[in-house]
Amino acid sequence: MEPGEGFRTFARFGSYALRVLLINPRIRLPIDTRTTPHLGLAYLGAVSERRGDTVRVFDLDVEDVPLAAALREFQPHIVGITANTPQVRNAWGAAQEVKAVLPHVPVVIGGPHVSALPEESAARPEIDVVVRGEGEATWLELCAAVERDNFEIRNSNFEIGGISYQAADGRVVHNPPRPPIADLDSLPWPAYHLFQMERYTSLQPAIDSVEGARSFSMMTSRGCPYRCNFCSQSIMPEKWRARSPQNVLQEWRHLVEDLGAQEIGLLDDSANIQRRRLLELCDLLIAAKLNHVPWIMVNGIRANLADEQLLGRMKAAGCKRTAFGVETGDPEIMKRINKHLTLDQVRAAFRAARKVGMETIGFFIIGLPGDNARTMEATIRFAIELDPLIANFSMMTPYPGTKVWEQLHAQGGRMLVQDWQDYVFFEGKARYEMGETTAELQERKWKEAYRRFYLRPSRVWRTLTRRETWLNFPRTSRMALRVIFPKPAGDGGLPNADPKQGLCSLFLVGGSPNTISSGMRLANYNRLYSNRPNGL
Ligand code: B12
Ligand code: SF4
Repeated sequence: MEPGEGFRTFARFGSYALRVLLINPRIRLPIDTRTTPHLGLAYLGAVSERRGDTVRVFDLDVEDVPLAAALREFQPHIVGITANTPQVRNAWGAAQEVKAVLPHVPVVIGGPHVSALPEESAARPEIDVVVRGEGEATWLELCAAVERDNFEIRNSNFEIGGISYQAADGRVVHNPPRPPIADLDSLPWPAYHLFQMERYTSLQPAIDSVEGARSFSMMTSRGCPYRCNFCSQSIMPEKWRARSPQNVLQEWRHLVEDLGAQEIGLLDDSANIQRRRLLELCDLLIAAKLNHVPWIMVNGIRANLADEQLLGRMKAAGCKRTAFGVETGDPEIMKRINKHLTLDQVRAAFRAARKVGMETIGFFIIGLPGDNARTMEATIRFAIELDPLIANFSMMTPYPGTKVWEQLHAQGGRMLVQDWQDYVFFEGKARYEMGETTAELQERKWKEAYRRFYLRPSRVWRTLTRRETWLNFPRTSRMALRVIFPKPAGDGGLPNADPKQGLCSLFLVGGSPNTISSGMRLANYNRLYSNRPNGL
């Protein structure tokens, strides 16, 4: 039997198995987003394989063959597509392609965007089911339902938690939420063997010259107990849950010893919520002699929970760089964004990091609600005072589901972008305005921030004397040229780039890192991500 007509069964340990296709849609960014395989899909692939399914991941960022060809060849029984906000249109496009080639194959969509706005995707004809929030358990139940109900997924009497779908009568039904996975140790490790690993870059290719590196990401905890009002984390479960240090160590050993990891990036939202756990993990890494492989806290850790002892132990365990979500240099704005952080706590964390020799990344946001010329100035000065290796200034982008999004709509703010594809912030264009926080001001201060931070004589000197600057020189110059001479928007160039920024990017040690950390701070580093592995 073929997909769409019935389900093909594979006798495997007495259970059925499906052919499962997981898709990461392409995103319209003039940057390289393949710094790490999609961890969400890697987890879904792993739980599917544990179920006995045959899984293929199709990452449109790295694939050469057209999706339609892959669909014809692989003949999946179920397709799962992931979507963050700027990706969602392409996710729908991919779903339409699936339906065009295999009309009866169920298409499931998940990820941050559809978790915030499930109605929108559930109502679309090419989408059968929306999965809200954490996906593994829901995905497994959906696969079981596909087997059971012979692919008639829309007609199933779903009692599956955490999904939204359009019922036969046209209503969009939102089933009750699914509780977050309590025991993260019960999850299998991400299925990296499903990815063409050689096609991904290093974690922070613009700063680290690790050409051809085998870089892997991990998540040692999920969720965040904080609720900063600009952060999309609020879409995901509030409850912070962590894997045990022993469980993390096992995966770490697997990555290093079996997969040859040359660097590891932790993608946790707030990895240091439980200081003791992180200290214990560091001790285990040291005792297991795994500390020779450098690792990076890609996302920001909480500055109020990072002291010299913790940072020192992390450093001894191989952590070479950590990011901190600073956001603003104005104490009032800090309160308003619900960050639960003081400027002095931030200062202390940077001091401690410097003392133990840990590189730092500071994430700052220009254009937070309430920001005006004075407060933005305070942010720029604070960044200069802290002087991290990389300062990343994001242009505030209100994402659906965040408090800022609600505020904006309740208080007469105005989004300046209409298309989900434009919910990115790499080009120095204001995404919204509200009150004193005008577009003109945000754009001016954002440019000023980069110029003033990176073109200081001390910074220029630091850049010129950093080994990586020269190791990365071809890439850095390539990126700077792309910024100085952008191609017109739409053809992969950098739209509306400011030539002055090109100069700054030369002094950015090849750019800023690949992290969003907590929310919106991907901002400008994206412009600096342009390296293509294997000349692709
Ligand atoms: C690593 C990362 C990146 C990497 C992505 C590398 C990659 N290939 O994955 C890089 C640096 C390139 C990146 C870029 C961007 N990112 Co990003 N990123 C992250 C980060 C820190 C970790 C992602 C991750 O691995 N999570 C862990 C896995 C397990 O979770 P997950 O992917 O969400 O998947 C789970 C569920 O969502 C669900 N699920 C997801 N997909 C599917 C599909 C199906 C079928 C099902 C059933 C379930 C399901 O199940 C999964 C398992 O539980 C998150 C923050 C976070 N905590 O997730 C931000 C985050 C996803 N990024 C965000 C943003 C805004 C961006 C950018 C748009 C920023 C920009 N430049 O303007 C760009 C977009 C680029 C792109 N290609 O899409 C926001 C998304 C907000 C939104 N509304 O979409 C987040 C949530 C950060 C935040 N707190 O605001 N990002
Ligand atoms: S910005 Fe960081 S601390 Fe704040 S909610 Fe997001 S992940 Fe948590």
